[in-house]
Amino acid sequence: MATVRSLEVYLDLLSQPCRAVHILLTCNRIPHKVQTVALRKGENRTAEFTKLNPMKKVPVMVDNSFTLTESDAILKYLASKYDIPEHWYPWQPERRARVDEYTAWHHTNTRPHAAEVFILEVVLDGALAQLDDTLDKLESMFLRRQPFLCGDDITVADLLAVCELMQVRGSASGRDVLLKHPQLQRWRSRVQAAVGDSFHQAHAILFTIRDRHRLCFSDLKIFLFLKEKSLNC
Ligand SMILES: N[C@@H](CCC(=O)N[C@@H](CS)C(=O)NCC(=O)O)C(=O)O
Repeated sequence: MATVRSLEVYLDLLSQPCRAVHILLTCNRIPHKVQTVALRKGENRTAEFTKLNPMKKVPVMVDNSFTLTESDAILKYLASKYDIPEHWYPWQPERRARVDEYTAWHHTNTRPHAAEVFILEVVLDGALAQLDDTLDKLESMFLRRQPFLCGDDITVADLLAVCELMQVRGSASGRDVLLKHPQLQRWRSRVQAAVGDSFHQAHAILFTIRDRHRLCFSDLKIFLFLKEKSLNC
């Protein structure tokens, strides 16, 4: 009598390595059961899951009684164990070595660097939303019926606020956080007019450093482009 295999995978499809495992399983129609582990709900930190993977990470695979963690190991195990086209993880040593070469490199390059950008973008989105909320309050509370933050005349409060809101323009993006806030833009112009050239004197160094970095970056891109061209010749 043939033995019935039971293959279970513990996944959260918001996770990149989990999606890779899921795709391999589904596109090769390997019979399996998905146990969802919602990372955002902390389901990877329960005692039950920790028993399965003391590292508290997904993906995890349980094939009969064989438990395996690490997407790389899981993908290669599935490709070797199950009857799927050989191209997924070739048997021929040189072709297999090419796959191993990439996957070894992947975990210290593509993965951390792409994931970092994702995390920073999420953090940045959150920070921008919070700042927008603060800018709304500056407009609706402090500038509601007056030209400056604390009345009809400029005060030190305006200096503190304007310098803070100019700071982001000194970043590589040069982002103007007041773009969607015309009331604050008009206030900034009033502050600039009230302090005259001191405004530019104080901010010049911020923009010089920003532009120097931008220049370095574009020089570097040109250099890399030329290098690549000369290598290809
Ligand atoms: N090297 C592991 C990494 C697994 C991993 O980092 N999983 C993340 C989701 S993408 C995780 O479970 N994070 C939960 C945590 O660290 O608390 C693999 O490729 O399987």
